Amino acid sequence: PVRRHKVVVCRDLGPDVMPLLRERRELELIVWPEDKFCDRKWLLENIPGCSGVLVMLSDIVNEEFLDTCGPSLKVVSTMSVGYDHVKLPALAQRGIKLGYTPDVLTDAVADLSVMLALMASRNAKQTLSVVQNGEWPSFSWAPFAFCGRQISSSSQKRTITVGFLGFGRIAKATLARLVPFGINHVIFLSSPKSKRDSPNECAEFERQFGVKSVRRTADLQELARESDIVFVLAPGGPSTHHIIDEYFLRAMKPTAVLVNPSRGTLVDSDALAKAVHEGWIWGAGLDVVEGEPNVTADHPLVKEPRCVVLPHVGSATFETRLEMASLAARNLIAGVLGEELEHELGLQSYTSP
Ligand code: 8YV
Repeated sequence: PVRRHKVVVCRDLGPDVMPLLRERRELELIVWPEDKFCDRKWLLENIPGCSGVLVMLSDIVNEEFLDTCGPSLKVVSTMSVGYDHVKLPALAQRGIKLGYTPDVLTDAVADLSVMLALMASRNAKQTLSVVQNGEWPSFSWAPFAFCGRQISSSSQKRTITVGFLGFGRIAKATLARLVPFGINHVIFLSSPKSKRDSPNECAEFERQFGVKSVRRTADLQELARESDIVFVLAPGGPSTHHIIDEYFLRAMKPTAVLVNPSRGTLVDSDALAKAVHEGWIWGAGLDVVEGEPNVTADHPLVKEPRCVVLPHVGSATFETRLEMASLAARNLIAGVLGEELEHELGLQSYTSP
């Protein structure tokens, strides 16, 4: 008889992906049966003795979770590129693998990043509401009505600097999409340079993207001061908590926009609402907000006409979610069977005290 491994899947992954799991006779599958957040109580009741678990970013994987699973647990597979919901040192100490889903969502999130930059700079929220509220008929062609800020310059007469907080896969894909807009300067702040980084990395980026200058800075204030758009594309977690604070926002240009498609925790929401309200910056495009999904119409950022707030839909295309779900399922199966994961997050640096 085939040895069966218990696996818990915290969401139904749909008719195209569930068969990948169901057809594996080695797996004893337990699936959260509802189409909403996986209930913690249900989860803790079902994970004891499991070999693998597939989670979403709303399922917190901490010591309690891991201890409840017990020593049989070999792999946690998250259907996300982010892993701030997973306590990495706790996994590393127990020798548990973490599978995640990078690359497959890069295009979708980069598309949405550009969309947010355009929506925020071109007053999409206000102008949509003009039509929605039936106010268009009274429009008088006042020359500067509805005007926003332009983020393109094909004439090259204007200098446009795009800033990136974090310069990984999604940031680079976003930059590639913006180059045809006539962006000529790039400034980025990224985690400290490692030995693997090329000493000529900036010159290489200039060639790769065809822009006049690319500069790395370690100074948040400089990033804030120089950028016409700041894209926040860095991981969440304690090390980046409120990295965009009042001090940063006060240093930005009054014509600049802030775009955050990564994690809400990086931005101090109160400071941002004040910054937009008082005109320290032009506007903001947010796909994530601290405390989500408990963000409602009375939230200061949602109330702000120049803040576009979307409900964390960066990777939400059928094409991308399908790839994420099937990669997460494949990572789960590989981990349970003791095979190499397609995408495993290296946890070596978390094993030392
Ligand atoms: C969501 C994301 O996780 O991958 C991430 O880290 O934030 C998003 O892609 C995803 O949509 C939920 O599965």
